[in-house]
Amino acid sequence: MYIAVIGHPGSGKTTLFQALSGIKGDGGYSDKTNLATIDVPDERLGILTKIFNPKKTVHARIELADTVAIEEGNVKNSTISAKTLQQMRLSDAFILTLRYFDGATPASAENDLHAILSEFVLSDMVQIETRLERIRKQGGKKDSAAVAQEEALLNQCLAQLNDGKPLSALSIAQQDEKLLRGFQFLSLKPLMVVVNSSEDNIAESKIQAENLDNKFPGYPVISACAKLESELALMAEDERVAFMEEYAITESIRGRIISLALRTMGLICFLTVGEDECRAWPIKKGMNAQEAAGTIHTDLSNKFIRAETVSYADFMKYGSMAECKKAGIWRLEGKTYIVEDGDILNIRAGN
Ligand SMILES: Nc1nc2c(ncn2[C@@H]2O[C@H](COP(=O)(O)OP(=O)(O)OP(=O)(O)O)[C@@H](O)[C@H]2O)c(=O)[nH]1
Ligand SMILES: [Mg+2]
Repeated sequence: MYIAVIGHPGSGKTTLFQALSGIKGDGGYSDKTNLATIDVPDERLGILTKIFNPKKTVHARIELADTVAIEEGNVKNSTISAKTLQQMRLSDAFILTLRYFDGATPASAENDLHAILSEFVLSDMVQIETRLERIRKQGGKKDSAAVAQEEALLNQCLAQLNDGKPLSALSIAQQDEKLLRGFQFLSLKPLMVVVNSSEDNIAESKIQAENLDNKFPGYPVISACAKLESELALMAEDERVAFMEEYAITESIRGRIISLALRTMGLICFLTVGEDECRAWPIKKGMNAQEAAGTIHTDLSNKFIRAETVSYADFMKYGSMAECKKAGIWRLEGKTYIVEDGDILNIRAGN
């Protein structure tokens, strides 16, 4: 999973990248991109590790990239560097930073968000029009049924974009999703917003985040002070604890931002436990037990028999698998069982 931090110039992309990764990045200018692999914090995994004392604990991971700034017109006119555009197209989701410090107002933050979303809509329009033009030029030379299907789909997308709406808000038939994926449309990608506020403006920025969350459905919004969070992330552990005490900071919101990014992508985690390893496995929400087993190993999917299943909450309530069995909440689920976030699974498979 690859997530790009995007936003207007000076909106705090590099600062947020540092806050989330704990890595000091350079400016993230031009073609120098900051990249980091980060563990998805999961309290449940920490608790299970204490119980099972495994040789290793493996968190779900995401790749985070700090990209260069988006300026008005540079995506739709392709004046943004080809490398940045490519990075954006390859990413699975976006975290967008909105400047809410140094004189920014609710109106300016809203305009900034609107401007970037419009940029994506316009960029996708240009891409579709170019493709439709090419299809028209080719005339009837190509496989006509497939081309007609593509043309119809692209026209449907174009109508949506012409209404100023993102492709993510269009309901697309499953067989068409695959076709669209190849285009890597920007307005189709999951996007979450961080209202990046100054230290003395946190309460107000929370209200602003709620307003934007209501006004821009489909894009979850959270407020944070990236500067403060990045200072915290770059501190040594003991220094951080002392700092948080001194300023009465109860929790870093790093974990909340990363979890929200996962949810924005429609991902949940199931868990596996044991003496060797406790691990969180990210999967698409709605996956069944057989598909989930396949993320561990294709063999487990091909030779799937049953998934021993207990929810994390039940496991914590009863304290052990044996007690869960006694209470009758330990279950054997079949291939089609839809896995839920926090399910502790043990896959039974044939030889
Ligand atoms: N007060 C305040 N200042 C911030 C915050 N986040 C970033 N800044 C400041 O804003 C300036 C720009 O931050 P960067 O993180 O470099 O912004 P950027 O989006 O990466 O900038 P470019 O890569 O140049 O587009 C720096 O001086 C930061 O210290 C914040 O949460 N609060
Ligand atoms: Mg930067």
